[in-house]
Amino acid sequence: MPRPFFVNPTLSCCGGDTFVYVPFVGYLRSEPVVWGGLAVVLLLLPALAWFVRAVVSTVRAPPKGTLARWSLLAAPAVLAVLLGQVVHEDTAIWQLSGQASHLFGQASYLFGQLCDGMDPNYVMNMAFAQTQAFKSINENARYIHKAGEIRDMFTQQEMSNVTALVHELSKHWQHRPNLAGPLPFFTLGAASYLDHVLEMYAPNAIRVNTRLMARLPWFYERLRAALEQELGEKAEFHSPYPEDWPEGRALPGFHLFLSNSVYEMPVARVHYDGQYKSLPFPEGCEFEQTISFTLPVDLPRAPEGAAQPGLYTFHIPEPARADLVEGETVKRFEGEYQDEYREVQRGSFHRVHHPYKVGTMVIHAGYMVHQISPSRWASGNDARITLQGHGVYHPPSKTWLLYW
Ligand SMILES: O=C(O)CCC(=O)C(=O)O
Ligand SMILES: [Fe+2]
Repeated sequence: MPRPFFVNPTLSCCGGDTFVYVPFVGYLRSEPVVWGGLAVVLLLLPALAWFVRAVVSTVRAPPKGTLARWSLLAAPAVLAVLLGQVVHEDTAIWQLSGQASHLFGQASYLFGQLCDGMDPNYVMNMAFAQTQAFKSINENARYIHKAGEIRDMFTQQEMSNVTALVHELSKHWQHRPNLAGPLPFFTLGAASYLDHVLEMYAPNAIRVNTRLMARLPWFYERLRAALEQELGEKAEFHSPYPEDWPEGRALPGFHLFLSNSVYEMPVARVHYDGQYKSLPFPEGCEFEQTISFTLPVDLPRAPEGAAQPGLYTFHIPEPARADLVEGETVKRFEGEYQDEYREVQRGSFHRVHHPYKVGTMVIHAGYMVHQISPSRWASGNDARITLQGHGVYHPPSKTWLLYW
């Protein structure tokens, strides 16, 4: 739970949004429907307590008289009809306002993510489908079986400088309500998986990526050079629209999560990376050779003894001890899955927790099923800021094209 001390009570960002810190919950986007929802919850709790007390006292001392008895018998039916009106999709109270209905949609999306993230059968199915669909890729791709690290690429001081710049550019953060509802999840820089058409990607890149490159040239150059060295071949920032926008470059950008109790649960999407489908790439690219990389820039300080923020990766065969890097832990789960003949089978998968370290980059093939692991917040001011990028191999030029 994010502790409330020393916290900025409000935060302005994203060219006009305000986020307010709610003690023990964390930051929430300030809008009437969010506060209305919170007020309803706060009012409903005493009403529910009153109702439970009334039921208990009625059961203990049933009322006398015919009318009172009939009323008691009718009460559950009346209550059921009222509740039905509240939740039924045609008459639901959240439909009273388009905004409330939109918020409800976002909340139910998040709840769906949480259910998937905690459901071993869902993860088992994903892991099985991954091993089937990407059989040939699994054989060819680098980093497929594990997440590798490029250690201590940046010092703590360098990462603090980048963190300060990310905060300085807060008016260019983009809140992503489609994924997060009113929760404090943002991006800084154009992201192909969210801005996947030229009309959205290019303006965002022109406005933000150019600023990032102008302010952090040393950072992007170190990143590019380190990837080049790690991959053993040339690496450059991809030019996705060479005709319409010749000077434009796709840069890795930032994911930002501010403190919120919801992020202490596995609400992030269980997925593998297919972002290359969202941007144009030159003829001859080999989409079986992809990489994904994440550089933790600022991390919440998890309380002593609690799991550190990081990444879960899911594997059907138990990962070989020799493939695990320092700090990784493995947990085995059982679940049901549909095999290639659509028969339901039982099987097991392994979840590796890879704790992140500020300044140490994690790199994997992207085709491995993975999920952002929960973050614990020792202070409401903590943030999880990571640089996120991907790469596709282009054999004709023997070059890795880097993008986000
Ligand atoms: O932020 C992270 O730890 C990983 C994010 C991720 O998996 C992605 O952006 O595809
Ligand atoms: Fe991913």
